[in-house]
Amino acid sequence: MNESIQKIQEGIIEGRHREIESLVREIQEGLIAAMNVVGQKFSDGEIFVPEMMVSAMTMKLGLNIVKPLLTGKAGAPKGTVLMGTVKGDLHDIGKNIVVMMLEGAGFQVIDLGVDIDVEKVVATVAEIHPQVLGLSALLTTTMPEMKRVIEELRARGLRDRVKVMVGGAPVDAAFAEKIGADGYGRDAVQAVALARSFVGH
Ligand code: B12
Repeated sequence: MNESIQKIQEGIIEGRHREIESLVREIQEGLIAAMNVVGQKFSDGEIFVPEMMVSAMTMKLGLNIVKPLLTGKAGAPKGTVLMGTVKGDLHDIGKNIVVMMLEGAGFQVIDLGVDIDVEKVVATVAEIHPQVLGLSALLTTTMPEMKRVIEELRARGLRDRVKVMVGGAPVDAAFAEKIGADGYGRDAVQAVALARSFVGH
């Protein structure tokens, strides 16, 4: 077996949570680096959407293989996180990694998928009362949807009931602050740390 996979398995079995995070981060960084190469090739006009799709599908297959390793911990759920990629945006690889890592950290995750409109997000918050709402956007054109969600939560008197975290390649901490989110996570490890801080574990 590959040495790093074996280390990850041992880490999970023995519950060495600090170590596991850095090991999984390494794998993640490897996957993200590969997708960055794909993104660069796309930007340079060397490949087109179909090729990008094939790479994305390949990455998903890879993620499905590591998923059992990432979600190996048991125990009572730490809290509920509602996740989704905003309206107009179909990118879900990063969101799916965040979902897996949150599940692995013991959260119950309700994943609304991609291209989720504001109404759906807000109605689901009202219905299931998650402690945390995680929104993902990969396009600069869809980032404003995050602001719309927060505004609508406020309008319906739900804003104080849920912590909102945002992420995705074009999003940063300054944007998160500007739109009134409670936090920004650069990667899935930070997403887990944020969710933990929100629920007090
Ligand atoms: C794969 C990909 C696709 C795939 C998506 C498949 C899928 N199922 O996701 C396909 C081919 C469908 C696609 C389509 C398009 N894409 Co595209 N795509 C990419 C690519 C190459 C990789 C994205 C990715 O998966 N990264 C890897 C993951 C792991 O990283 P991540 O998403 O950032 O997630 C991490 C963090 O951001 C964070 N995170 C993510 N979400 C959240 C949420 C929370 C709450 C938190 C805390 C953290 C967090 O944690 C994750 C794990 O570490 C990027 C280039 C790039 N390098 O980013 C372009 C890119 C995002 N796409 C781009 C474009 C333009 C498009 C299209 C418009 C192309 C077209 N002309 O049709 C369409 C739009 C479709 C749509 N409506 O969404 C541009 C966006 C430019 C911009 N400024 O907005 C990029 C940057 C490419 C480029 N260089 O031009 N794309």
